[in-house]
Amino acid sequence: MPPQSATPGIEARLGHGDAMHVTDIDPTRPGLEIYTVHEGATYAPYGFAMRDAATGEVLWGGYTGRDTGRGMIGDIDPTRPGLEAWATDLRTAQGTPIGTGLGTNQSIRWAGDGSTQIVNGSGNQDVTVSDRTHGTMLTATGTRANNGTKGNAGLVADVLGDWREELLVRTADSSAIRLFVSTDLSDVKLYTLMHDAQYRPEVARQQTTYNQPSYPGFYLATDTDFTTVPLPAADRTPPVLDTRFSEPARTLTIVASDAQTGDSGIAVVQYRVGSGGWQTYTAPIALPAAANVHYRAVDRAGNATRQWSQTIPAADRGAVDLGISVRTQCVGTTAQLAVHLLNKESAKAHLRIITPFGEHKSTGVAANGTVYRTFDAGALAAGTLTVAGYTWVDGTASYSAYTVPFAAVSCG
Ligand SMILES: [Ca+2]
Ligand SMILES: [Ca+2]
Ligand SMILES: [Ca+2]
Ligand SMILES: [Ca+2]
Repeated sequence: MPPQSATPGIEARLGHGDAMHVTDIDPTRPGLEIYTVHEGATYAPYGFAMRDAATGEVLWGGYTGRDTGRGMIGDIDPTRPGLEAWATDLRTAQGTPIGTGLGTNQSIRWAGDGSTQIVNGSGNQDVTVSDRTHGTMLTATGTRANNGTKGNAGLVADVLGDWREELLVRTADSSAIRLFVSTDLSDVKLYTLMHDAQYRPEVARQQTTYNQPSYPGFYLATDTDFTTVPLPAADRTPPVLDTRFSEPARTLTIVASDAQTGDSGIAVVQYRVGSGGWQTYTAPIALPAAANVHYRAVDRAGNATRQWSQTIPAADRGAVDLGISVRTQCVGTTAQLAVHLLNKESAKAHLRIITPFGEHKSTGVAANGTVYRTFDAGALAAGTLTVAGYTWVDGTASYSAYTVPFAAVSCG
């Protein structure tokens, strides 16, 4: 603690902060920086501090000796690289004092050149948007800010149009919300900020805690080097689907995942039983009788899977009781029949699969043993395959054959 503080020479923590701004404030330093203000007055080592976001190390700061509850950052001086930071005074990103700052209520990206503007207006004033370079860029006549002297807009966020932020404020009589869009022309071509993984949750945060600005995870200012701006990963991969038929419950579970790097997640999984209509899958499907089930999924980027099908056999299994699951699927451009057998007898069984694309024999499959076999086909038209099972128990042979339909699939 400095000599003029309440506890000179004592090591003290930063204490309570009341506003925090996290982004790449200083592009000459690697990584992100944090600018915070602190309320501890004579007990706080810094009234404002710039820190390394990865380590929390204080890069520079200033003792104020008073409750410093508000501070802001933004590119309000395009002649100096980096985002300027201000609380009791205005400083460059590296901490050099350069005069006095602007308002600290709320910032907005309104101008087309990438500079930062300030949202003004508290109490019964109209909300305005202004800065030093452009002057007053918007007077939102008949609107009011919220939160008394704090003068917060309802929301400042890039919710539509280009990368600039929109201003959402209430009308003076609180009967409506007005949304203002910047008409300042811009030659900055950038994806909407909601694509940024930091900015998007920041907008959610802005509406659940103090209304402080939202920042992207990269340096965004008048002098941004756009070759360093990360491009959002595009999701071009459809979801992956798998199924599980459980007996004796006779339920079909559809497992969808969209989990590769850049994937957007599952939007919807759908199925239909027989010729019924498509339904949204939410829970395992009860299938008391034989059925043909089609299913598909779409991710949030709109990538759709092919339509898959699975044949569920009747519950009555005959002399040799087998669990039979038949799927049609695509492996690359190759159509495939996938046959899964379960020996439900208490004795060993010989199992045989006969398809239009080949046969397969498994001898001595143990009780509860399984067989999985795929058969490649060119174009796969709808058809049937046969599954046969043989058992020998105490010198008595049993035999059952099942005819199982499969659906067409095109894998072009
Ligand atoms: Ca940096
Ligand atoms: Ca600057
Ligand atoms: Ca916008
Ligand atoms: Ca995907």
